[in-house]
Amino acid sequence: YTPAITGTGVFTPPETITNDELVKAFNAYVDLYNAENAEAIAAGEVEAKEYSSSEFIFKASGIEQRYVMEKDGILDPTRMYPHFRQRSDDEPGIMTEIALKACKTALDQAGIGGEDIDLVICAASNMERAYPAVAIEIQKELGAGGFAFDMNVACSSATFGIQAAADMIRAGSVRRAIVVNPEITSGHLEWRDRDCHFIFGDVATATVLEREEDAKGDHWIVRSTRCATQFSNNIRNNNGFLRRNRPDGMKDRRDMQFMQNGRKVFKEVVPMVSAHIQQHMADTGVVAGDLRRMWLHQANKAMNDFIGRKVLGRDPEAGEQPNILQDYANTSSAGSIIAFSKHSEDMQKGDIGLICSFGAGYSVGSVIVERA
Ligand code: CO8
Repeated sequence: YTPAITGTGVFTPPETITNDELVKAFNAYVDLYNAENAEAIAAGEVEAKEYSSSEFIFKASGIEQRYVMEKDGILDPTRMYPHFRQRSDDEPGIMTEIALKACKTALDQAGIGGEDIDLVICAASNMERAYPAVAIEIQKELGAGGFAFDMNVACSSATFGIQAAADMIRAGSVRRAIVVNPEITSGHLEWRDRDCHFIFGDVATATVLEREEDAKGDHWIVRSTRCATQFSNNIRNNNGFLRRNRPDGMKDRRDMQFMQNGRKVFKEVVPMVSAHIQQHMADTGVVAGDLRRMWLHQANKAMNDFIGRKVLGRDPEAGEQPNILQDYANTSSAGSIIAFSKHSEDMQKGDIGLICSFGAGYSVGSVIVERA
């Protein structure tokens, strides 16, 4: 069977934080921290924290604002992370709640219902609990049959999930799949670190995949998928189930939130991704001139400009490589799917495009699609 993407959906959280709002709260936190630690700073035992700036954030990343599930906690200089209410075990978790909103749009676009789905993959950078799988809760709420599982490949979770679903459809073991990416990055971002406090935002995306013969309307043929990984410590989060067993494990430790060496990531990932895309295209018989659009991972504008130039062999024209990071920031696995969902409607039958994600792991995933 030929796998096809028949629907996508984006759930955008209700609250936004502009760079100016973020920096104001961060700088207030810096003042509090430096005042509280004045003696130790004066004695050279603790390093004073430095202010952030909106100019730096925009210039370094291209980000102007981000959406979040709850902003008051993040902008409270005495707290610096969101408030989420404790839910009972009998109500859907917060990841399931936002996943369902993205799924509804994607299913409506495909013209099918949750009960038609026989595979749910919840692919995201973090799961809110160890078990039962978030995907199985989504499966229940959708009224879907078949089976469901969670997977985590950080920023590449969506494309790796699409490859898994497309392969199962191709093999005939699954008929209709939904890959859903609820990314509550605000829960694991270190909002107290100026090097990264501006990077992430919350969102959920969903992608419906079916046999092409089942597609009810406009759709995208999945021509080919390719995933690759290469171990690196340059993006890391040490939080995990062994935490309480380790000395100082339960302390407020910097390494229990997102950490990265951004410069190294930039330098190492750009050539890795460019080479991956070029090889994937060559092996699929797609040349740069065939490619109408690239929906790239949304981490950094300069990074995307560089990859676009390398793959196309020239400066990308306006709209060839749409960015959404100015509005959403980095939404981990969801970024390339938001770009695809919001900037693909105008493409014509036979047009070829490429969805590509990259990030922690390192990991890179590419999906070559053709408008049908
Ligand atoms: N305000 C003012 N100055 C600042 C700030 C700030 N906020 N932050 C840093 N500076 C200073 C630095 O201290 C430095 O000063 P100095 O030169 O004196 O040392 C100077 O500004 C320059 O800093 P950088 O070298 O860090 O700046 P860059 O130009 O490299 O930009 C970026 C930083 C934006 C981080 C850039 O390196 C980048 O985008 N790199 C790629 C990152 C990337 O793609 N990462 C992917 C990670 S995402 C992923 O895979 C998902 C992980 C799982 C999800 C986790 C969700 C929370």
